[in-house]
Amino acid sequence: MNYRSDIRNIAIIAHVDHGKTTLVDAMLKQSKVFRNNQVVGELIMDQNALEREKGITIMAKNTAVVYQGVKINIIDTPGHADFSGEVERVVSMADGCLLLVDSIEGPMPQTKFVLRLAMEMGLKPIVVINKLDRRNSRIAEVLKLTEDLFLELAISADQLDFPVLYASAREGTAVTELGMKGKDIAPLFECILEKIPPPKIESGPFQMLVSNLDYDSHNGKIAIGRIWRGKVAPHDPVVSVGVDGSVTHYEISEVFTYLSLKHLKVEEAKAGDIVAVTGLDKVNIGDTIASPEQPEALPRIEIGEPTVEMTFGVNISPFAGSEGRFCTTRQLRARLYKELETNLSLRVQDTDSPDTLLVKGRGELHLAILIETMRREGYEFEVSRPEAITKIVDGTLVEPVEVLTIDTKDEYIAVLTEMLNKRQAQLTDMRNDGHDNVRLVFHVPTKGLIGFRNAFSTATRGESIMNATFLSYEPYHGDIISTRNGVLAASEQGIAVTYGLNNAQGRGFTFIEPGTLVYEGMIVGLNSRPKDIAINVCKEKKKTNIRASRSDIAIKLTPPIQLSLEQAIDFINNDELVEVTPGNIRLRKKLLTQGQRLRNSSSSRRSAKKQPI
Ligand SMILES: Nc1nc2c(ncn2[C@@H]2O[C@H](COP(=O)(O)OP(=O)(O)OP(=O)(O)O)[C@@H](O)[C@H]2O)c(=O)[nH]1
Ligand SMILES: [Mg+2]
Repeated sequence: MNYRSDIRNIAIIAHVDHGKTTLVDAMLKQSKVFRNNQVVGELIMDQNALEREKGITIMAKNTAVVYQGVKINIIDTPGHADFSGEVERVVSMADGCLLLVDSIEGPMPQTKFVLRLAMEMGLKPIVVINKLDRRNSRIAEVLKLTEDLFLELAISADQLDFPVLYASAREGTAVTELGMKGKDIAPLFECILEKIPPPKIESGPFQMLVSNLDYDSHNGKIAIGRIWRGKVAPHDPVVSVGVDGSVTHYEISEVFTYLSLKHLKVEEAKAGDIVAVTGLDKVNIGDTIASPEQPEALPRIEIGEPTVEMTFGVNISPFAGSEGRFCTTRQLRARLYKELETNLSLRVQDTDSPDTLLVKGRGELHLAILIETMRREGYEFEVSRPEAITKIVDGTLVEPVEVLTIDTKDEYIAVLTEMLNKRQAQLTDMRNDGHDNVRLVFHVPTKGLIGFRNAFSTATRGESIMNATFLSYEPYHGDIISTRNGVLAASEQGIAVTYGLNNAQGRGFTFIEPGTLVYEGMIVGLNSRPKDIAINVCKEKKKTNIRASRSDIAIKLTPPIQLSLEQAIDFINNDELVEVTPGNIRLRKKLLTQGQRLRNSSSSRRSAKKQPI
């Protein structure tokens, strides 16, 4: 067996926000890929607009730096549990991983998830305790907890023999011993060169596994992956082996490798490297590209199952078609099926209704990001409340259960525990740091978390953080009855005015400003009682000859609560929808008129069925 001593392939893995992308910044900056006076900013790899806005990584991406003549291919991965599919998609390209752990938060559920994956793939780990610069860091304890995690997850004894570095990704420093003064990130590069095995080269003709796809207008489809065997050059004849074993013949157009943020066109690339090739217009992620001499398929990438589903339907609200560029079922359908090419943990299914598709994902955020992306592309559609995906295993109905970690203050324990009890959560751990900060860990069915985020941030006044990661499927725990109050639904179409909204504010909270166009059945606020009510927010004050009293001249409205897309999805009940257009996010009742809703509720009372939330 040969090795490529001039290359290392590493994946950076961690829980959300533990500093992966910032560490990549530090590696890129140190390797002098930028001109001295070039302003490069932060989170350089988070180039996608939504990534920048939300400050999180959504897609795994490749880059590379050269240190002492060795090319280090770096794969930055997302840490949010909803994008776990991205980690699963790319880890097979690496031989080693940097497991980052925040020096205060310590290992979190997603740290465990990604480490388990890395251990199963046989990656050689380096532990990086990050954010050393933060006050209150508790490094010894965090290291101990990380070691415990390795003891639990390591598959072979040599995986327990991992080096530990201490870093401040933000300051661009890493050290091998605590107490040393950090100067730069070189100790991390040294450690990678020394501890991460160089890629093994199998002998034989060209073979690569496609781990990602990209597109550009000049090159068309770009297939990205690691070469396991042989070499590849422009104009080489190759075949791709599809999921069903079918073989398609192609000619490679161009071959690129990575260097910093660029694709570098090369005359040849060899086994061990991560490359991008063009010319294969029908290739899919998971396919093998190989020499026609020996077209053997590599094992396909395994991706975890989705846990939540919601419907995407063509917009049928009274305002349908007025804002979007793509509004038809055909366009919606084509866009969703296209998404499947790169969004591997997504599933799309046709339903009995031709205008509606069922879309399944790894969590509410996974689906919300897709919705937001499509809305920005000009799509207009309506989505339903997300539901946890249940299934039958060996004759038993099972449902997804998650580990929920909450970092909060002592004062909120009682209220959170009560809220979560109603959602079938079980407290499994509670740790207090002696300074009023507490970490609560619950096991909770996914269905209990839907609609929880808004209630959580209100109850803790935005002062707490929650994280949920899939744990396992468990026998169905029974239905949960919705505890959300009713809504204020507009009773007429028109323009909302201050007077009408002021009346609505007498009943609860409102979601819209005066001047907003509304239609009958559109949700304009939250009632302070359990029942829905219809209310005319377009109603003007009657003009009379008598001078209005002073209070009528200047009604001061409480500012509306403006729900973000994620909050809107989290808010709605089963008989409601979120209408998404490039310009607006509106909430609506499925049945728009009060008459329809009354008829429906009396017929459903007759069938006397409990409504799950
Ligand atoms: N104080 C301090 N903050 C850091 C350090 N490294 C990262 N951060 C901050 O932590 C936050 C998250 O950093 P990211 O690099 O986006 O974290 P990430 O792991 O890539 O997050 P995801 O990709 O969304 O999982 C940012 O506000 C960073 O500035 C560090 O060493 N010290
Ligand atoms: Mg990141």
